[in-house]
Amino acid sequence: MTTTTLITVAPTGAESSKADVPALPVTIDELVVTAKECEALGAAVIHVHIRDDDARPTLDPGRLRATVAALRESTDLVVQLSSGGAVTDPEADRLAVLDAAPDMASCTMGTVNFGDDVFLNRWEFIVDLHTRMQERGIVPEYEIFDLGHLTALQRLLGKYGLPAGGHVHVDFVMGVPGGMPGTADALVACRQAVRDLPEGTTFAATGVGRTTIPVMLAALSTGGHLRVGMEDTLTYAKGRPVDSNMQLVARAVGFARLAERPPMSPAEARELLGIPARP
Ligand code: KMH
Ligand code: ZN
Repeated sequence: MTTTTLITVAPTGAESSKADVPALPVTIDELVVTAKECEALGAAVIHVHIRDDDARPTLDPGRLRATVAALRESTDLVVQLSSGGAVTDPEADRLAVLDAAPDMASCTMGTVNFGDDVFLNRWEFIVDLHTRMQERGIVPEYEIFDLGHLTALQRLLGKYGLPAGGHVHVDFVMGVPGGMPGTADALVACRQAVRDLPEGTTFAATGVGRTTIPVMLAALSTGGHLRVGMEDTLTYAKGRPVDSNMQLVARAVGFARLAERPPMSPAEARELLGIPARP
């Protein structure tokens, strides 16, 4: 049984507007402050979406590079860029995210309805992302929005081989309207399917919206890791908006400690995920 917990913070996302959610970190400075505070609390990985000068989602290459550099300068966190972007981002821009040379990037394993939108992830696009990450030594986090995405991952690894670093890590993103529900039953079904993936595959889970707590508890009790943050959750409790990403990380750390699986450090996360140690 896993004895520690990998905690990822996803502080921004691409779906909420700064006007609606003033506490959302959208500038590089805001992102760095959030990253430092979340690291101090126990986060080891940061899943990053960036915004432009008007706080709108962007995949601007220069800003992505500057963000990676700023996070590396101020923290030891594993820097994971989103290759998912916003549902409107073209595939070419999503592939170009890798040019910013992050430690990790997300790689979503299939198309999913996403509220009123569609989050499109064609097979050929997934293969491109996976193989380019292999070539560049960028470690993927495979994002799983539905049970069938795990079967797609099995096929991907069977045809194209293991990711950079040789370790497979997946994140179940649960409770998206259009994807799998954020329930313990759905998490257990995914966990069972992980057994068909290479030995040693690890999983984290993310419960969107009000599914955050049931998913967190189910993940901890089945050996999974956690992703929390304002990308996924804007309400802390009924009628109580989230104050900050730190509040969500602190709650996840508290649950992990209660489960006697305290947070792992960024250095331990690198070892687990097959990412070279920082010089
Ligand atoms: N914003 C969603 C459309 C990822 O970061 O890779 C996609 C997403 C997944 O957030
Ligand atoms: Zn994301």
